[in-house]
Amino acid sequence: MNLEKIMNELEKKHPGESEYLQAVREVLESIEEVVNENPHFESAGIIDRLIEPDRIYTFKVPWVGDNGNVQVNLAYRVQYNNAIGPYKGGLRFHPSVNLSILKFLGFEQIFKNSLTTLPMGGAKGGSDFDPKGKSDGEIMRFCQSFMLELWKVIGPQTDVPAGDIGVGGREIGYMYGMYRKLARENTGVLTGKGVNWGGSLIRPEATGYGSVYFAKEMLATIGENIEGKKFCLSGFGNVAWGAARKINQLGGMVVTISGPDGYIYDPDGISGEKVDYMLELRASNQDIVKPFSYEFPGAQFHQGKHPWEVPCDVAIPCATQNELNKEDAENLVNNGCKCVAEGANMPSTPEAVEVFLDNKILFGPGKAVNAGGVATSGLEMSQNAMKLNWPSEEVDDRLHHIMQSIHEQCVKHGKEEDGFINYVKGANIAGFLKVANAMLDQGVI
Ligand code: NDP
Ligand code: 2IT
Repeated sequence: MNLEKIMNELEKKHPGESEYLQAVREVLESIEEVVNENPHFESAGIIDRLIEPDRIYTFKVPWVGDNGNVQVNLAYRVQYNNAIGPYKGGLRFHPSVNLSILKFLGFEQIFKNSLTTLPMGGAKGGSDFDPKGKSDGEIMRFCQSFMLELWKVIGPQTDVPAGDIGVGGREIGYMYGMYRKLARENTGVLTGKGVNWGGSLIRPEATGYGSVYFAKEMLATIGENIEGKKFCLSGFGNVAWGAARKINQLGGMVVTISGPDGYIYDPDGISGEKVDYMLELRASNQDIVKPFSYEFPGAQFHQGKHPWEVPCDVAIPCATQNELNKEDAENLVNNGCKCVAEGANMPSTPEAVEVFLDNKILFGPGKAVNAGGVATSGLEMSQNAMKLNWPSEEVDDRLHHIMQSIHEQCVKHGKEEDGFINYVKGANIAGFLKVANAMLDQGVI
């Protein structure tokens, strides 16, 4: 496999799609050796077929604001690969959404979903709609108009979307309502549904819980555990909330959360009602974390800064892509951080990942660490198919086992001669092999 040639051609075909090119390069670097050892992958064109999505739907979403003005947003669904199961992946509503970001997320989703042990292919979608400052009515009208187009290309056996940044239980509800009306059926076509209408218990918590279960497994490889450890988190959304809950349950202490405006440092720890308040803050659609420091005066707000300058044992970035740079990584390492587990998708820049790997600290990439979210979406699909609900203990138990299994796969494929576990390599190789072999089995289609 000639990596540079593949990347040069891809750059020419998709100029400026930096996040997409970044994600493809990272995976190809990890799997290069395995591909070279297995010439049948190359002769079957597996890499060329894997790096381009199967198809991309683009559509406009017109909707009417509270002031009567007509607004138009752009929306997409990227169906990437369905060799091992129906397309599956979240929907993101954020003004930064473009094809590069959705293609990177869809590409990552292929390997993440493969790692979960469940039969799910990779996809991603969303819109440049900005939920900030929108009323409930505006969110509803946007979601309904979005689904008027999207419903034509999704289905419980075809493509099953879920939430991501800017899409939580409320948005899934409005979209599901419209789908149900159009399709005239109550099927599990979206995951992350409310528990009274087909949703799975633990799905809201699953990404954060799973990230902490994964960090627990990572720490165990160096004889450590969660109890008594200091955690720096970024973000204050769904993933950060779930992670904060589980860290507190397991006896750790969360000292930071963050927003686009800066970070909160709370030396007393973010637990109890402070974790509940994160939900309120997120639902307020304000886009800022500063109000946390008015509500809890012990908490300090640091404007325009990243939380990674605060000393901690474990860092879990839970906000967005490329939010942790080289300088942040150096700060973490110099302050004694032992473990970085990516709750978000690709939050560390390639230079930051290099710092972690060069210093041989535990570093878990998003596609392994945050796979508990989509895994529990898979469990929601199973429950919908069986038309029953599992109790929360059962879902949590299955989630815990899945995260342990993902960790085992990373160790199997990522353990180096000196015993260091390269989780980036491990996750990429394990995720890739399952999909590549499925594609080989099924011929060139
Ligand atoms: P939420 O919308 O609930 O929260 C996102 C958080 O990230 C908010 O605090 C948000 O602040 C912040 N954020 C978003 N964009 C930016 C930006 N450009 N700069 C700084 N901060 C930003 O989303 P989730 O918690 O669901 O998602 C967080 C991350 O986890 C994403 O990378 C997502 O892809 C990933 N993920 C989510 C899963 C899920 O099941 N929800 C599953 C696996 C991964 P604000 O909105 O105020 O900008
Ligand atoms: O990035 C992700 O894995 C998600 N946003 C969750 C996807 C899903 O289908 O549950």
